[in-house]
Amino acid sequence: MTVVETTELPAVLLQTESSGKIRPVLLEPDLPDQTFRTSRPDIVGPDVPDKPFPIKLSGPVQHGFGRGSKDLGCPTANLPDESLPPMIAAAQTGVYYGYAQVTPPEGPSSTLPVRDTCVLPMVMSFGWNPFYKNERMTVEIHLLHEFASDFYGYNMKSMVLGYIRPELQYTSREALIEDIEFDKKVALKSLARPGYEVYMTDPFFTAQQL
Ligand code: ADP
Ligand code: RBF
Ligand code: MG
Repeated sequence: MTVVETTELPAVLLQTESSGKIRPVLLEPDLPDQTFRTSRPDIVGPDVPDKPFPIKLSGPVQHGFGRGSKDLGCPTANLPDESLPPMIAAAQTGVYYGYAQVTPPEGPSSTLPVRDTCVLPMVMSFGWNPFYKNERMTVEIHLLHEFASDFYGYNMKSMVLGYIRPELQYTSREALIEDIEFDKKVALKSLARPGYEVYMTDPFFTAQQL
């Protein structure tokens, strides 16, 4: 019996039978893709934030590489290096959830409507972005809200309340996008618990200056 592999998909073998007749044989289908993505829980962390949370971060929003919106369809407001120490001291690199607030600079220069300056749910990436092989650690926050405009230079306060997952290396941009979309759902569901919602009115956010 001769077996010839074709280059066509799905994978097919051509079997030459003793009669000389050729018949195609379908290969066993691949096992289901048991990736991290397909088996993720959509709610994570305890019902009330536990140590080391909450972790408080703040600083002016900086420019990054401009990849979040363009490459991933997910803009991330980057904090400066000076804002990293509370995360470095308390937590491992990874993806986190919590609340954040963009506060307009002093004076009449703010163009953001009031609804953009509320305390909002967020997902945060903290680490080396292995997919992009960054050489510097970053802390980047995506707020789950449609903003009227960009807010570079504005101050951002953030309260990190829980851990979602480690930073991963991906073989495709699509897989990273898929996981980020799921992270957003996880953040919203995980924050919709009374033990987390109370942090929206924490003095860290409501006080004028902290
Ligand atoms: P960069 O690499 O400069 O951070 P991004 O493509 O990640 O560029 O875009 C981030 C910028 O997009 C933020 O600094 C902010 O001004 C703006 N932005 C608009 N909507 C959002 C949002 N929902 N979350 C975070 N940033 C946002
Ligand atoms: N980058 C990675 O290399 N691996 C990740 O697992 C990863 N997860 C992310 C999860 C979220 C919710 C967000 C907002 C970003 C994530 N990133 C990750 C970071 C992404 O690479 C970064 O935002 C872009 O490089 C734009 O700066
Ligand atoms: Mg960014």
